Amino acid sequence: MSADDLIRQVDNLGRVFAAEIEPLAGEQEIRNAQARYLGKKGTVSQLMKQMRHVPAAQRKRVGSVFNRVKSSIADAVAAKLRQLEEVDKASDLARTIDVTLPGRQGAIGRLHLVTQVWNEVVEIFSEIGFEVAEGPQIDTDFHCFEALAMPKGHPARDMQDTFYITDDVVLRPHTSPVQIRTMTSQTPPVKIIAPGVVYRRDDDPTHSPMFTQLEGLLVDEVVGLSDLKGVFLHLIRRFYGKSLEVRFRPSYFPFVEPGVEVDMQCAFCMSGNPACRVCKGTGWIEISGAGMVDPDVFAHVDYDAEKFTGFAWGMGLERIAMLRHNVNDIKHLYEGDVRFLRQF
Ligand code: 2NM
Repeated sequence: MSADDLIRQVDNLGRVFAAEIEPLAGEQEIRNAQARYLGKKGTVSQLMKQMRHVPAAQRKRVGSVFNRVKSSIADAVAAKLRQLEEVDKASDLARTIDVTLPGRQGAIGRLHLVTQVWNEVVEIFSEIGFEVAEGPQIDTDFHCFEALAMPKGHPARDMQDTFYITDDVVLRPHTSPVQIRTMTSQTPPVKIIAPGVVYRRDDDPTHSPMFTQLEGLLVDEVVGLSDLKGVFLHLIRRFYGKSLEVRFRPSYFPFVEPGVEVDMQCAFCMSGNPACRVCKGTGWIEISGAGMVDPDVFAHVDYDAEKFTGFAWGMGLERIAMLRHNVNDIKHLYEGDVRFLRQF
């Protein structure tokens, strides 16, 4: 075959290709057509084999025609694909955007149940003059135990099942170190609440290894348990919106003397109904531990125990939230299941 014959044939292939893809409307069809011409066994490649019959002096001229035709085929494919994409885009737009439709409301999240209770309880205490104090979640043995009248080896340390990081650094098992830090840095009167996350090696339907406490402390010149009772009456009456009673039962916490357990009247049956699942027929629900701050604690923060007295308490916010909404497993609060969360 002569050089000119070959050139004519290649040029012709180029024109035939252009005509062939013109009506195609699918990406795969276009790519298939490209493969039929430019692929290893494609018509252009087959024709290229004829190059060996072309006299050496003519090969450059013929080769450049091959190159031109190959790139014109590649360009035609690219242009065709671009054109397809434009058409798709335009029809997508025409199909999906109706600017006359009203907007769709996005899903709005909300505060977690424990956060809601946290905010509400903080608000209720602030009404009677308590200020929020905060401190680190990782704290020293001194702030978490030593200053709370629990020296190393004290049996009451086991009550908290603490996570130790080193011998002297722990994940705080209560927020009491916040009270210690506050008393170390300011003189009485002190009137604070310390809401915060705490950690204990505890895990069952009513305990989680990470939970939320709200502790409180009031120190002044003439402070007694009757004042503590007034504080709790305010809390539960505001929290439940009705007149509920409070009672103290003697109990033990190493950093207070005396120590009490605080019960509130059952807000569900109000009366100790034997069938009440919340108070188990007793009429009372335990909501907090509390007591008068032990003079030993005051000694650690350089407060004059002859001049000042104070009460402190600690309550679990998950427990308060669970009681209010009749949740029977603390894990529901942390699983993040929207079917649960949406209810609050
Ligand atoms: C409780 C129960 C009783 C308490 C005591 C103190 C401090 F630091 F002032 F001594 N803070 N919190 C306390 C007392 C906490 O939780 C059940």
